[in-house]
Amino acid sequence: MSGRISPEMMRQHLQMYLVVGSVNCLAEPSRVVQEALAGGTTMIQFREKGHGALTGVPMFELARQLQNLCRHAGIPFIVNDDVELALELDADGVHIGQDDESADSVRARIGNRILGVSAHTIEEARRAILQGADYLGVGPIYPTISKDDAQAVQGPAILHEMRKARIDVPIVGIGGITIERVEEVVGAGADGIAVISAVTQAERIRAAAAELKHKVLLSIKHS
Ligand code: 3NM
Repeated sequence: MSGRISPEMMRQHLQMYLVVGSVNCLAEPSRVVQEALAGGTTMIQFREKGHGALTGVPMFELARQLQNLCRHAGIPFIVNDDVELALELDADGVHIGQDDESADSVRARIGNRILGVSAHTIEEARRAILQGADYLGVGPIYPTISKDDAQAVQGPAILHEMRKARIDVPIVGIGGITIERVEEVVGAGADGIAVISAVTQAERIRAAAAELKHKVLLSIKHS
């Protein structure tokens, strides 16, 4: 990639963003990701965390497998937290939280790759932008069962507040987002949704991803 990703492209990739690791999957993770991609998932984050998470070679191999699926689908593959892994894989980007290495230090290491930063307040959002974030992950918007150390639930109001404060970078809402909540999240100012369980725990993964994406696109049109 020559230069940083444009905000327009970034917004498109954030529409239906699947965050996934082996711990989240009821079926084979590569199968889950294949189905999610067939449903029109626009970006994938590899987040191998939680009880029973893979480490070492099996973790690396799974990451490589999911990255290849993303390559074939032509969508970005983002690695959660682990800059070393992202560089080793030549991933398309990295997503970091507030407790990880600082955004400017990660930016210096990853060059023009995509950098996503979790932000919970306007101050954190502003700092992340100054330090080189391409997009912000804002949450948890609703209660989530997928992250043990999630912060307090923010509600869609935080998205409104950030937009009112003229934070106009690409933003994805995360945390407890279901099909019924998409309109509210996008209406409050998000460019898209990041989900774990709404896709990975669905009976029909392809259909779930497709329906979520469709709802995002409809909601963007109306907001
Ligand atoms: N980050 P689900 S909430 C990975 O608030 C993650 O930053 C969050 O999973 C944050 O869609 C979350 O199943 C879990 O609620 C999202």
